[in-house]
Amino acid sequence: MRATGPDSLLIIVPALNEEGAIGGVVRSIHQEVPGVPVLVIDDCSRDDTVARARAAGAEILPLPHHLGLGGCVQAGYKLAFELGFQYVIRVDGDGQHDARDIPSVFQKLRSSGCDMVIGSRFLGADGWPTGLVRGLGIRFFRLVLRPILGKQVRDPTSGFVGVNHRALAVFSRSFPLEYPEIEALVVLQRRRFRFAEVPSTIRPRLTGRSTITAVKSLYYILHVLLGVFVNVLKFDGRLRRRPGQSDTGG
Ligand SMILES: Nc1nc2c(ncn2[C@@H]2O[C@H](COP(=O)(O)OP(=O)(O)O)[C@@H](O)[C@H]2O)c(=O)[nH]1
Ligand SMILES: [Mg+2]
Repeated sequence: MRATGPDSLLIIVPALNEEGAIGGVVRSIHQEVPGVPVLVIDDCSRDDTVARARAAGAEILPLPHHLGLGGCVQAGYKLAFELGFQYVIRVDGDGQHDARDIPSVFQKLRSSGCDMVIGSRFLGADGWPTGLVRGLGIRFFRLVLRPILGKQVRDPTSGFVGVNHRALAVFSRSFPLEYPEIEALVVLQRRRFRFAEVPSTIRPRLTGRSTITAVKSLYYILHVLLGVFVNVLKFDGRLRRRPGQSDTGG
C-alpha cells in the first residue's frame, strides 16, 4: 500500500463485527474507484470480518485492543498520514455508505480546497429517513453547531467523510475517542479549517448492529455536547494565550 502522486487517496473502513457486510463493502469500493487502496481497520472483531475483508482485497490494520470507533478511525488516519497519503475517505464497514458516492466526495475535496467533505444524507433529492431519536438528535446538533461553525451542517453525524492532508495532520494527532463525527467538526473549525457537504445515499443497516441504539442516545447527546464545549473552551483559551500563532497541535 503506497501513496503515489499529489492526489493519492486512501479509503479507510472502520469495522467491528461486520462479517455480513464487509466483503461487499470492499468489493464495491474497488469497483467504483479501481486502484485506490482500501484499508480495513479491525477493532478486534470476534467474527470473520478480517478474513472476509482480506479475501475481498483489502489491506488490514488489526488493532491489538478494542479502541472504539474514534480510536479505530484515528488509527487509520495515523497510518495514512505516516504513509504520506494526501486524501483519506472514510467509508463504514456496515454497508450503509454507497461507494458510488466516493468520486463526488473526492472531486469536491480537490476542487473546493475544503479540508473536510461530508457525504450528507439530507442534500439529495429525497434525503433518507433516520429513526425518530436520531432524527431529533441531528436537528438538535444542527442548532448547537450553527453558531460554533458559522454555517449550517445538514448531516453532522455522518461517518462518510473525506479529509485532505491538512485535516489529516490534525486528526492523526487529535481525534475524539467516542462518537467522533460531531466533535471532529469542532476540532477543525477551531483551527479555521473549512468543510463542505455533498449529497450522498445512506442506506439502512442490513446486518450487524449500530452502536447508537435508542437507549444510548441520551448518553450520546450528553457526551457529544460536553465534548463540543470542551473543544470550544480549549481552543478559545489557546487562541487568547497565543494570538497570531497557528495551532496545529493535539
Ligand atoms: N472500531 C470500531 N468500529 C466500530 C465500533 N462500533 C462501530 N464501529 C464501526 O464503525 C462503523 C460505524 O458504526 P455504526 O455503529 O454503524 O454507526 P452508525 O452508522 O452511525 O449508527 C461501522 O463500520 C462499524 O463496524 C467500535 O466500537 N469500534
Ligand atoms: Mg452504520
